[in-house]
Amino acid sequence: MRFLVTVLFLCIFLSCAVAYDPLDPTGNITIKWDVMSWTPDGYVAVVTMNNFQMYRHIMSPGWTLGWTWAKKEVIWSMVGAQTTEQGDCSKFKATIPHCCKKNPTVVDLLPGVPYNQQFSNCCKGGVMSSWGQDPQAAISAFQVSVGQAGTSNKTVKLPKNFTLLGPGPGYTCGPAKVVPSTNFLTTDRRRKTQALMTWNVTCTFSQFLARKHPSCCVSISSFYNETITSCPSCACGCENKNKCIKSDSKLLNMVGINTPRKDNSPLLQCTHHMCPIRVHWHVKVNYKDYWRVKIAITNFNYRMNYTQWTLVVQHPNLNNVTQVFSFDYKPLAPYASINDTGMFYGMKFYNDLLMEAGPSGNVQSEVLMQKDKYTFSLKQGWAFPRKVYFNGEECMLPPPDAYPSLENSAHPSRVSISTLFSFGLLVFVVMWG
Ligand SMILES: *[C@@H]1O[C@H](CO)[C@@H](O)[C@H](O)[C@H]1NC(C)=O
Ligand SMILES: *[C@@H]1O[C@H](CO)[C@@H](O)[C@H](O)[C@H]1NC(C)=O
Ligand SMILES: *[C@@H]1O[C@H](CO)[C@@H](O)[C@H](O)[C@H]1NC(C)=O
Ligand SMILES: *[C@@H]1O[C@H](CO)[C@@H](O)[C@H](O)[C@H]1NC(C)=O
Ligand SMILES: *[C@@H]1O[C@H](CO)[C@@H](O)[C@H](O)[C@H]1NC(C)=O
Ligand SMILES: *[C@@H]1O[C@H](CO)[C@@H](O)[C@H](O)[C@H]1NC(C)=O
Ligand SMILES: *[C@@H]1O[C@H](CO)[C@@H](O)[C@H](O)[C@H]1NC(C)=O
Ligand SMILES: CC(=O)N[C@H]1CO[C@H](CO)[C@@H](O)[C@@H]1O
Repeated sequence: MRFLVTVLFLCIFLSCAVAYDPLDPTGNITIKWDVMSWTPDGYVAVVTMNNFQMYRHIMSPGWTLGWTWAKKEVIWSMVGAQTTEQGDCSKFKATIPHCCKKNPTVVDLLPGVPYNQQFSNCCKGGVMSSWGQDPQAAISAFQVSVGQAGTSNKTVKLPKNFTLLGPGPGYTCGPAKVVPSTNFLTTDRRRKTQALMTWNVTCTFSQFLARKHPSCCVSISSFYNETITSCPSCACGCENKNKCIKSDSKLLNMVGINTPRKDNSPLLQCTHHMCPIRVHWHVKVNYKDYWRVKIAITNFNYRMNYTQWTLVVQHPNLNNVTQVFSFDYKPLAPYASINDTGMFYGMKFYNDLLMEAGPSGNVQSEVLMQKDKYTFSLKQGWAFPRKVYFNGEECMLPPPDAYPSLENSAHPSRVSISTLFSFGLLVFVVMWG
């Protein structure tokens, strides 16, 4: 028993420390600096951020990037982004730098800025799509002109201590590393040029660092049992229970009640789970060769429209998805041998916007899966998802013993063996991964 507890603790501790997401083991945000030219007192670099996470995007109000200069560098100018503070530039007389802070904080510009302030892939208010949903929009870039810096690849010092908010906490960035220089093709693709020097920084996400509680929960039901297993109580923490709003409250008619806050703080509808998002999984029909599941996502946050939302589900039958109605679907196969995870997201201009809490605050889909006669079962909760993520954050599932059952057959021993096994596997993956 003590061993088990130690293993569990180690596993939680380690998996948090390395920010490891088993459903997206290579997911990260990479920040690349390409030095394009040396200047009399420094260099001009193009900074490109790529979101390589399959299903975790950066939503409004967007990313905030920070670092600490290694020497006394200043930013003469920026195109396609800006620092939030200029800092103390009183030492400068003729030309005043854009930023003199030792640890600049950079944000994207908003859409529609004047043409001369734009840069390719800039000016999206810091919003970045996930790689799985739209790789072309999973990128953000700006140009920075650095002064009082090294002027050759021998003397330049890499910036240190990178930080990334996306938009909240959760990301940890590694050190900048010099990598082979990026190659660029001219637009006619007939000439190749290369950066004078390139360095990369990799940032990874950990839900444990992002927030204390989950931000979504799962409820389940089935056609074969009237029981609706609701989300666990206080799944997302009940500290703010006194600040929630009842769905029939007169306050909801007040002007401005839906206006988002700068820090994205929620205004929740009162529920026993206190989650901004609930995912409902209903086993709807059992045909001879197929079965059908209905998925509904409900928003309980009056102050948030979820744009470009994503839903990730792990279920053993997702290797035989025959049809997904009214959502887009993409299988995710993080490990080539297991094909049990997939990503659902809204169709552009149809339901890629999950509206604020209220009558329109939900999106729904149905999934048709072909049965594998050796594995398909309505028993022991097999038909319910193993893991659910909304916008890249893991949702709390109800405990398996609360699942609607087909008959009164419990097999506790089997459950504990499989639990043991998955712990072992997780520890193995964490230690060796
Ligand atoms: C970052 O993600 C890319 C794409 O998935 C992957 O190739 C790369 O190895 C990752 N980098 C790290 C340091 O994990
Ligand atoms: C550096 O980052 C870019 C993406 O910005 C990526 O394509 C490249 O593979 C990275 N290089 C290394 C060595 O990680
Ligand atoms: C620096 O530039 C020299 C040539 O000017 C090159 O040989 C060397 O590999 C470069 N070093 C780095 C770290 O890019
Ligand atoms: C970077 O962060 C580490 C740990 O947080 C700190 O010890 C170090 O002084 C920082 N470096 C700079 C240059 O700020
Ligand atoms: C959500 O979007 C609708 C329509 O675009 C808009 O009227 C509403 O104000 C938005 N709500 C929030 C919380 O941003
Ligand atoms: C995974 O299953 C989906 C069907 O749900 C299929 O389209 C896809 O090709 C499979 N991928 C692999 C790697 O087997
Ligand atoms: C429905 O599921 C509940 C919870 O597992 C169980 O207690 C009940 O016996 C089931 N009812 C039927 C008719 O199978
Ligand atoms: C019944 C059926 O179509 N089974 C297929 C499910 O998916 C696996 C792997 O993707 C196939 O090998 C099966 O034939």
